[in-house]
Amino acid sequence: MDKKTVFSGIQASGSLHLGNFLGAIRNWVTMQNEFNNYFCVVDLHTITVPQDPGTLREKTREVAGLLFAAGIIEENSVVFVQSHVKAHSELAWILNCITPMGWLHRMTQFKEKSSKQKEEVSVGLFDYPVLQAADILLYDTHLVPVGEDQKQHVELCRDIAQRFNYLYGETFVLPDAFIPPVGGRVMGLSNPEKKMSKSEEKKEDSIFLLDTPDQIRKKLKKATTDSLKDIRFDENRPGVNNLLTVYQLLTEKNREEIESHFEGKNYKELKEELAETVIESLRPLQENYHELAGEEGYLDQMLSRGAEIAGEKAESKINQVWEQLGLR
Ligand code: ATP
Ligand code: LTN
Repeated sequence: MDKKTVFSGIQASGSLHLGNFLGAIRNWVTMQNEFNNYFCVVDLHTITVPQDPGTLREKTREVAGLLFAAGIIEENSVVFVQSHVKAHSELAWILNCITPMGWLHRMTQFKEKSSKQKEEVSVGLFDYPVLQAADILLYDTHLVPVGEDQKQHVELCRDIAQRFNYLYGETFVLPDAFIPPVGGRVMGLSNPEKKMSKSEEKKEDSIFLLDTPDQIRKKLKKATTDSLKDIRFDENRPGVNNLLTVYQLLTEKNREEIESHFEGKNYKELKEELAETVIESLRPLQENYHELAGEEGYLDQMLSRGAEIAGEKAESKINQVWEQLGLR
């Protein structure tokens, strides 16, 4: 039987963190055998907020390298950079023309991100979910594995696809989001009321995948907890709950086991044990990354292969769209 298709994207807006890994990348790696996969470094999404060109170039490569280091393999998955496949921008324009403004006004991520920027907000940031819909729809995607924050965008994509199919005839597959039952929303260390985020200015809020053991220990030591003592999963205690959830995701123990393991221990002990767990979990990925970064030409070769394979698929879809619309 033909495998179903998975598509997901990740921005080059900064350094990858534990939220990206536990909410998204780790699932991409474990699911990849069952599907045909496209993983895209979405540099065109990244420029919806101002970026320094040199840093963008560097981060795009770092993100792609980390995907391979985490275990994405070319036998199952195509990794490519969004701007290398021009059909993404072409389809985004077309979808713009059938997407009601009202649908975009409802997007909570835009509301959050634009409130930080005030009058500097770009049209691109507003239009961001339409470009994301183009990404997904070009590949006849069935499943979109993402963190919780992206659920609304995938639902919007589905609505856009349905509208296009209704207006111009069956063209797009309707995708579903896949959100992990645990780990879909890893919270910040200093502010556990907000999700851990690449573009967060306070760097001690996130554990980055390439952080050194000392950095990890220091950040966890300073992580916000509360004035209570017992170590339990409790959503009303966001700091401790988040630390325990990360521990759960990395050790794959169940919640009862974890609570009894930490019974009678204090926050300092929890943080120290978690730090060692994080360090050990990231070690293989970091070693792979440094090895791969030392192999000259490897990444360029993988990305140009990726763009070629993705480009072929995307090209055939955009041609079909042009036909349906009467543009050819
Ligand atoms: P930015 O801060 O620039 O918006 P980001 O950290 O949110 O970046 P993205 O590149 O937008 O990261 O997201 C890549 C993937 O990681 C997405 O599937 C997203 O849902 C997931 N993700 C991001 N942050 C978290 C988090 N804190 N917990 C779980 N998943 C997350
Ligand atoms: N908006 C997503 C990144 C993204 C994406 C996609 C995810 C762009 N295109 C297509 C899934 C499918 C984010 O900010 N995490």
